Amino acid sequence: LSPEHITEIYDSFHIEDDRTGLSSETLQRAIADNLYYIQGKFPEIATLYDYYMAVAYTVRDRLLHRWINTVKTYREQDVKVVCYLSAEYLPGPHLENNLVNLGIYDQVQQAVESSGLDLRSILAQEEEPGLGNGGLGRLAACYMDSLATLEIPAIGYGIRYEYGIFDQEIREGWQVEITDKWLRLGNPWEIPRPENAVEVKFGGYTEPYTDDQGDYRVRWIPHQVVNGIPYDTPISGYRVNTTSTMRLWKAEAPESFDFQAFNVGDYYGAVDAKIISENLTKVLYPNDEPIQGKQLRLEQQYFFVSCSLQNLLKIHLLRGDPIETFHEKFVIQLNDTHPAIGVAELMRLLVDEYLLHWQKAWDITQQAFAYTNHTLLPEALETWPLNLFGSLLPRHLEIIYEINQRFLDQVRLKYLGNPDKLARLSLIEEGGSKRIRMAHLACVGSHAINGVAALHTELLKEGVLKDFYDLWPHKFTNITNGVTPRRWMVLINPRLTQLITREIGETWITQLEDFKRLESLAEDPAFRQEWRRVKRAVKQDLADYIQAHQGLTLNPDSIFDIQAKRIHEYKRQHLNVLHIITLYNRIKHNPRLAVPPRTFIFGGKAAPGYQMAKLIIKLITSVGEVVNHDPDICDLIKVVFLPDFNVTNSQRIYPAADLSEQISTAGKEASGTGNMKFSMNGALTIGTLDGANIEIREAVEADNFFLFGHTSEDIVDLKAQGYVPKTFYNTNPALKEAIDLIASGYFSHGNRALFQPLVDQLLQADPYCLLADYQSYIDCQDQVGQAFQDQDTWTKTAILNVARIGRFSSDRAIREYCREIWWVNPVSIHLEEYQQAKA
Ligand code: 6GP
Repeated sequence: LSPEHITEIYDSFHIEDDRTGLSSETLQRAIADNLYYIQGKFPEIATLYDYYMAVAYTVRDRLLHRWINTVKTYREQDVKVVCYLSAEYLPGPHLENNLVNLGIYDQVQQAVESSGLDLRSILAQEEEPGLGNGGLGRLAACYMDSLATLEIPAIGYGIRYEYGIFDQEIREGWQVEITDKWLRLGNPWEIPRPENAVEVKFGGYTEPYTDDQGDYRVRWIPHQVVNGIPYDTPISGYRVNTTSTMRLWKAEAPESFDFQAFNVGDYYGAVDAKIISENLTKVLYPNDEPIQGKQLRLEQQYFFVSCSLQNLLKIHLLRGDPIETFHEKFVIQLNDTHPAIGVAELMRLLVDEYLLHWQKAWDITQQAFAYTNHTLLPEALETWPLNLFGSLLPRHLEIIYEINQRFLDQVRLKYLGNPDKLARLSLIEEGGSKRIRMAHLACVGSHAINGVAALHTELLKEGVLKDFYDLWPHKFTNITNGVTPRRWMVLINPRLTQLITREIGETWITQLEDFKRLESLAEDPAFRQEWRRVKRAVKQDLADYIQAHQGLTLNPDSIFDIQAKRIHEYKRQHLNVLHIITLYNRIKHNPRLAVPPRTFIFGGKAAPGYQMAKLIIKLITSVGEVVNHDPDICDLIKVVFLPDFNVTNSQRIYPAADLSEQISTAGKEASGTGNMKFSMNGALTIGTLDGANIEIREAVEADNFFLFGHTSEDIVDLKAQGYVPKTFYNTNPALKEAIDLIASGYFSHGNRALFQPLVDQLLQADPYCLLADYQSYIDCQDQVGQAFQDQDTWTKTAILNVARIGRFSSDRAIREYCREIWWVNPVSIHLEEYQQAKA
């Protein structure tokens, strides 16, 4: 369309008040309208889900209004945009978050109630997008929230998995995985954009040719082409107009391919091809850290990365910018190595498709990319067998060879040939079967490399990425993770939010450092008492939920001692269990023992193929079964396993904790973010010197943190000296008794074989040093028990934890990324005059 034509169309636009107005009357009218015209329902036959959809569409209209203005502004002002590439997102339910961010919770509540409905039950209808496994995916969602709130132009690119992370059920104490059919009833938050489909190639071969300029070029003739269809979800910022885009790609078979096959008579073959293409985005791999080296997984990675980069280049050219300035307008953050293939793909696009010279393309690529590492676990470092890689992405293999050759030439000059150094730095792992090292590709192709907590970054520099650090120290930075206080405080803990806001105002919601103002209130007995009342009410809520869902009665005055995260040996849920059994044994030996009552709550999913993690779940539930019903225990200990830990369920958990368990083996947890959510909601932490625990402890000060265990250096020394877990077992009677009780079949109806693999692992190898940390953990837990008896001091400590947790907002983290890695600035969005919402 010509510019004149566009202006003419704009002038004739009238955006209806019913789609933008924020008053409860307007909202009520809009909800009824959407129920009729979107859902096609009338009250007599409408389900609660229909009402949810009607409310969601009503809110989405308000978002679209802001979203359109955002996109338009970025286009007109040609601003620099952050592109977050992530194979996973865990945004949690959208509706309530959008009500909070738009500031219309009360109005919508009123609108809904005027129609005789209840907002909480409508909100409960939403099926959350479980498009991630854990920490990494949730971090991406917190960052999207902060980017929008800070008015930083941003797009989050990812995969629209048809089935997200499985739903977990517990049957006879075991985890059972149920497919997550989250799209079954429709998703009101996404808008498909089939007109923006892009083609992604796979397989085939390459051939050289000479272009018009006489330059040597390469053409890729693929074996298969898959279409990527973008589905856009608006991501609102808190009380700003900025509304960013989360663009997720779905794989579809290209129509043309089907017809081709149809014409030669192979109709079923064409349908098969269609099914194969669409399998690409069918399901999320449910492995948390050790990634699964399946071909389909590499296909997923390449698919979404290629779609996203093609899309970015298109946006860039549409804005009228020359291809050479791409890196001035976009910065691309690699969320771990899952999208690292992007380095080779951008080179391919620039060199093969846009015909730039290699060096020019390489400068653009290096300046555009930055890489975040999220794990030190060696088994989680992605490498792909060269054969598999080459058959799927033949052109990328050539490009990686070329990158590697030029890179190693540089290294050779610097280290005078040192072959060990070359072998260690190479993008290709030699020996046995060759493999491509994705972390190396990410490091070489990026201008910045960061870890996610201070210790993690140091360990990266000393360990996994040491050779790269020696080569390019200037590329390394630390950006400690953060979480969004909008979802993790305002939304999940309205009681505490209200209490805090009454005292210090509401600036903390976007400047969490303002929590500092609570510091003096920690000394105020009346305030402490109110704080306690809030905590008790929130604990009661969780107790009611557990009563209703599991029929278990909990004592809200007991210590709510919670460990909620993926189940993994390095996170040591079984160390927590050893403490439970130790307490149990003590009470059994001395029924009159004065211990404060405790409720142990666990939540978390195990990767379906990770047998040991599944056995840990069975151990927790089995111990619970015995302990919860043993009359000798007099309800002093309760053990609960909350099934299906996801964003929705986690929101009930964080506010209710007195004690947050952050007990990973030092040096193993890159950062942790649950630790921040618990602390922000007034839990005290028991933890090791690992990940962000270290910085949390520094911030809240040592006296307000329960520290135990070996340091990461101790652990290294321990192992270097030849760690023998049996020594700890043989010399510590309480530890021996706890382990022996598991081994005896006491918790498994006499079945001694059931937990044998777990017991053997602890006694023979204990790779995560539970036995070495056991006594220190028990002593520390005894201090916790003591401290909880003095409720007033405990409350003071909890208030101080909150007062000093401000640094762990994702707003702070995003500001650091902007300043140190992205070099981007905020851009405010004004709603256009004629589209101004009439509140
Ligand atoms: C996780 C880390 O385990 C966790 O410590 C960290 O807080 C989180 O990332 C966010 O940075 N890592 C992953 O989930 C993962 O898949 C490859 O790493």
